[in-house]
Amino acid sequence: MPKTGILFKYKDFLPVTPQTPLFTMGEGDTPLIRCDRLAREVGCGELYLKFEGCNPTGSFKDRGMVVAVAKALEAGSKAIICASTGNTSASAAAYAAYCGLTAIIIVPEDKITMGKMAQAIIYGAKIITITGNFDQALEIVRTLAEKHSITLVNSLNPHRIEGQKTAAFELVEILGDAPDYLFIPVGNAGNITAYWKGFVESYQTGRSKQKPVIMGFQAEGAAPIVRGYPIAKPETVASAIRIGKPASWQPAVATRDESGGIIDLVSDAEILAAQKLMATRAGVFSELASAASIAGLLKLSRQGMDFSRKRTVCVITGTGLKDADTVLKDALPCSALPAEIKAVEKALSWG
Ligand code: AN7
Repeated sequence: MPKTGILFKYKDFLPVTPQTPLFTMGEGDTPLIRCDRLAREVGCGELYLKFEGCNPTGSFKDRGMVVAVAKALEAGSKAIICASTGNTSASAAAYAAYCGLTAIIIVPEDKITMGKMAQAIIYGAKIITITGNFDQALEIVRTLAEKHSITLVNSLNPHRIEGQKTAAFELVEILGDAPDYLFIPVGNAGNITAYWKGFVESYQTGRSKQKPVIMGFQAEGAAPIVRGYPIAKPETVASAIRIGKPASWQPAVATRDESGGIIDLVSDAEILAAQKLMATRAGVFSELASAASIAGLLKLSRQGMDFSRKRTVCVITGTGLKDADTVLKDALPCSALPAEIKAVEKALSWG
């Protein structure tokens, strides 16, 4: 039996039966990176990044997808379907390919990054793009999954949440307890719900002595939970969390209240700055949506909240490599030099 893979490692805590096929593409067990340089800049005592970009398809979605797909196979399903801002579709397409299922994905036109689209294409998913946004795509797949015999693998599927809660288990194992604070980006609100479930279970089974305060962050133009009403036309550079009507709205609010935390918003400018800060101070290239967690920590720290004696984890939900174009687009144009030592020294101001 492999020791890795969340179906193997955490089967006693997951909806695994003797009939559930157990397999892994290597999801979970992602790096927890202690970042002292970044910690000093954000005024934090002990800061860690949980880098979920190291999952097989580059985001945390794989943790939930492996469970959802295993349960779909157990139920005899031949196809899975999801709406997506890009990462769920990449993950669904990969796990479907691995298991020989058909994946149907419905995505908003022009609003998912090139890397994520390339993944869905190369894994062989059936891709439908709509002129609407994620919320409209989710409405469509909900109806389709009711009308046709196909398994919905958005986080409305409870097996997704079960799989994703294992990230909280890993934090408790590695740190020896839950952290004081957990910062996390919020889109459809499945992940914040899953982490809380994982921390509550860890606490109830005596594996942790405390539960963290959960700090969720939405993007300013897509912050329905913060504002208290759905956003019909959500907008943000962080396309992964461009969501106006989160499916797990209520559980996210319950997480906030039970943990004594907040759900707040950060601007696009703050998200972009946080992505860059994380890259240049911690060597972690996160996608924009993920940088909302660091942006949130910075915002509260600047507002005077004191994290200097606290152990804080920021969840970095996905890799920035799927959206390298955004970085390159703003890079300074650099023209090639002749292949000569002198020219290179001059360019480096050494000559
Ligand atoms: C990198 O792929 O909704 O609050 O369709 O890709 O659990 O939705 C992605 C969401 C954060 C928000 N960070 O998580 C999708 C999708 C990244 C993400 C979120 C997403 P949820």
